[in-house]
Amino acid sequence: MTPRPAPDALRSLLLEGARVEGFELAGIARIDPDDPGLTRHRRFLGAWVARGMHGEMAWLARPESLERRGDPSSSLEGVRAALVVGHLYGQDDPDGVPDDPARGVIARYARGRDYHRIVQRKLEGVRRRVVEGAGREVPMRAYVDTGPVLERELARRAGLGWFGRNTMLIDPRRGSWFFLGVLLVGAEVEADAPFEADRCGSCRACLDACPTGALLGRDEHGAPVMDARLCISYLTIEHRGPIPRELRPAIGNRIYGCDICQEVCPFNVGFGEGARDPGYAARGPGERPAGVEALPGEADSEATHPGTDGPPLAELLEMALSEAGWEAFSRGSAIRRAGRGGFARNVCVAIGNWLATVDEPAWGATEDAAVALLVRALADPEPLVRGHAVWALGRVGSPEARKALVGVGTRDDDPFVLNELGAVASG
Ligand code: B12
Ligand code: SF4
Ligand code: SF4
Repeated sequence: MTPRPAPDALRSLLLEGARVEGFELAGIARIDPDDPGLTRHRRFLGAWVARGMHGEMAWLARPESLERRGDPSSSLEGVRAALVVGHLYGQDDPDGVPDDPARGVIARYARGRDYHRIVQRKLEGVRRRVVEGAGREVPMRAYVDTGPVLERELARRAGLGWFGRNTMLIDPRRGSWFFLGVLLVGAEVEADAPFEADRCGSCRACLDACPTGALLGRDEHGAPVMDARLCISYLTIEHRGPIPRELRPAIGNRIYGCDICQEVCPFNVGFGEGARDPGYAARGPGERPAGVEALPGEADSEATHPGTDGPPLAELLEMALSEAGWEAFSRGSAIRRAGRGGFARNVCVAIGNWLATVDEPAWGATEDAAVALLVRALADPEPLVRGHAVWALGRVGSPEARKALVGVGTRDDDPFVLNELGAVASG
């Protein structure tokens, strides 16, 4: 029988595997099946869900999912440790972004290739290397984001960083522009010391900067609390229905995700541009994410898109009003999660916010083109898109925009669209 690798030998194999696969951060958390710490976090999550702060993220709120998050052994029997890795994705905004309201801001994490694929593959690479090095099977299971795992708490236990007031896990030297990945290990592994300090000190820059008031500060146990229903990231990615009317103006030109509470964090200063996987880089017009192969016949397709590096909102809406455009834009990208209708909804809101800021003398052909696209959006097959186009045209308020809304009430019988129309009419 092959002897079990010693805990410190497994530790070296795991950390070396993480380094070779290109993870910039790595640490090992001990998992004790009777650990009250994880149970406390599970309870926190349960109470958070009970207050409705998860919004419509039902996948997070299912009793089975809540239980599994507090008990990693339900994901891997006999689990004793977790390798937790961080993969940097930080990058600067292009010139003029986010200040130019005519251009859309896509959160940094979603500008390149879908990170789930990249991190998951690398974790599989670590697993292979460990098995080769150990000369025997070691039970392991990889998770990136979508598994029932409290990734940030495991990362804290692996010594990677602390929970900032913005709820992000922050590394004191690297900031928070990194993804997390977890490899559960069904064997004893020498662990790292958990990160116990709270380095936020008296800073509250993220709380002050959040445009929607989603960050509520720390509770009596020191846990940072977010009301996800107010968070732009939730509203533009996870939320499927209409964006609450009162929150639309605060979304500005953030059309997919939001980075504001990280942008203002002093620990991220100087870490915008760094060595990172080329797959995460923003894409130019028409480009696929790095590493995503062309489909047969794709080269002949006329569908195009304006890319993810601060693209003009009007071009984004034009793309999102066509299935072929959306397919070309979203393939291989995390952006696909919003769906075409959800993404077009977000862009309509951002166009409404932009055009509401343009005064008569500055109005030109670009603004006319954006209004024309909103008018086209009134015929979109999804009521979600039509209703947000009505709202955006209402914000513009120009004679053309008002004219376009005349007749919508007789052509469209969807209750949401009619409700939006009523709201515009009542001013
Ligand atoms: C649901 C989810 C969201 C939701 C809710 C976010 C939130 N803050 O809870 C929404 C859609 C809003 C979201 C947004 C984003 N997300 Co997200 N998200 C997740 C997901 C899938 C689950 C997180 C979760 O369970 N949240 C519920 C809260 C209650 O749990 P928690 O955050 O894990 O931890 C809480 C407790 O443990 C507690 N706590 C802390 N200390 C203490 C101490 C004690 C004593 C107790 C009792 C409790 C306690 O406070 C924490 C925060 O409330 C994770 C992946 C995963 N499987 O974990 C990614 C994840 C957290 N997201 C990630 C990212 C990148 C983002 C965005 C930056 C994307 C973007 N640019 O738009 C934003 C950031 C917004 C923000 N400020 O958090 C990364 C974060 C990496 C990092 N460095 O922290 C993760 C880890 C995904 C990944 N694999 O990389 N996300
Ligand atoms: S991601 Fe944006 S909206 Fe969400 S908490 Fe941070 S600043 Fe607020
Ligand atoms: S901005 Fe300040 S309070 Fe917020 S997470 Fe960063 S250091 Fe902490």
